[in-house]
Amino acid sequence: MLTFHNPLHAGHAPAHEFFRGERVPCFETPERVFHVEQALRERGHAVAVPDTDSSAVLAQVHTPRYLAFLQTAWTQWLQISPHNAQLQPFPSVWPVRTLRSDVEPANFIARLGLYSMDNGSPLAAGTWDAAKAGADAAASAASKVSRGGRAAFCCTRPPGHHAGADFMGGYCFLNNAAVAAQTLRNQGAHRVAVLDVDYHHGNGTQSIFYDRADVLFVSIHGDPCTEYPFYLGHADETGEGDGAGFNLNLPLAAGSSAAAWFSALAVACQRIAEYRADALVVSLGLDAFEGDPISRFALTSADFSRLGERLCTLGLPTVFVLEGGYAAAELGTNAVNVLEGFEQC
Ligand code: OKP
Ligand code: ZN
Repeated sequence: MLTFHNPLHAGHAPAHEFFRGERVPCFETPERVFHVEQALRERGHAVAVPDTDSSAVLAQVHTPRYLAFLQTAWTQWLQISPHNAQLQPFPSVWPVRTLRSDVEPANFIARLGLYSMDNGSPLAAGTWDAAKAGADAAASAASKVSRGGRAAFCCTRPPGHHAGADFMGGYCFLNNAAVAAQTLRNQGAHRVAVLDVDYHHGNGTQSIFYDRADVLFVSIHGDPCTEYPFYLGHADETGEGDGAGFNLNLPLAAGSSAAAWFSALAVACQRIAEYRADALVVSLGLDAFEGDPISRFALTSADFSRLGERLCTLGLPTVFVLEGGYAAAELGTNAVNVLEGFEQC
């Protein structure tokens, strides 16, 4: 399958994240994408460099002040002290209920909290360049499919589906799936379905399209009662305003079997078929894998081939966007199994 890769992803390589009160090595590493690129090469798939600038579509998906902050965040961090080059900034204060988010504080860490949903999105020197090149790869894959390609894969990191219009979260900075969906809309698709199969609910993508009928969001994920991102992803979130009825969450209990997962996939595919979408974006997280270190579903590598086959039967021009998946050594096999399953039906 034609793949657009992110030539700058390795510049986003923060050292630490927080886990149970401790600083631990990041789970979301450059190694993840090295494994996917290696599997693509070994199995004969063409890998291309992004050829589309996502700047205009990013301005449709994110707010101007968030984009301005993110683009200069590392420079702002260094302006506090040159010694900060060796350190990572983390937010420690957030404008939750009753606090104001309309006024940008002058304090950098306070601004970082304003534009974050958690302390789980570590920044590094190359974060903006990596995230922007990933959005370019997503726009490139969507443009290719708009011009008549059956399918394309955006092989990128950091992931995007937790990033909302004006915030980062859960390792995500720019919402690549939203960029792909909006690109398809801009280039003529009337209705776009986004199917998010990452273990974690794609709260950012849901929120970006929640009041819109032109983009249907469907997600299969660990029940937010126990799983990240905790504060969104319940079954009663069905859309609002023009978007009422165009959001479908299919939460499954942590520990659910592959059979339960494929039953949910059947419901998801049924809804997408009813919607009569012109194109499909798949937020392809691979952390539903049985070996994932931070997730609790039970898909096998063979199940990912089956997922690809099932998605192909929808018969839609399809853009795959890499999201999570933290069993790095198996990530290439699992990702390419989906893509080849899709090509086989
Ligand atoms: C991103 B994606 C807190 C650790 C919580 C959140 C998991 C993010 C998953 N520091 N990590 O959906 O795979
Ligand atoms: Zn995930």
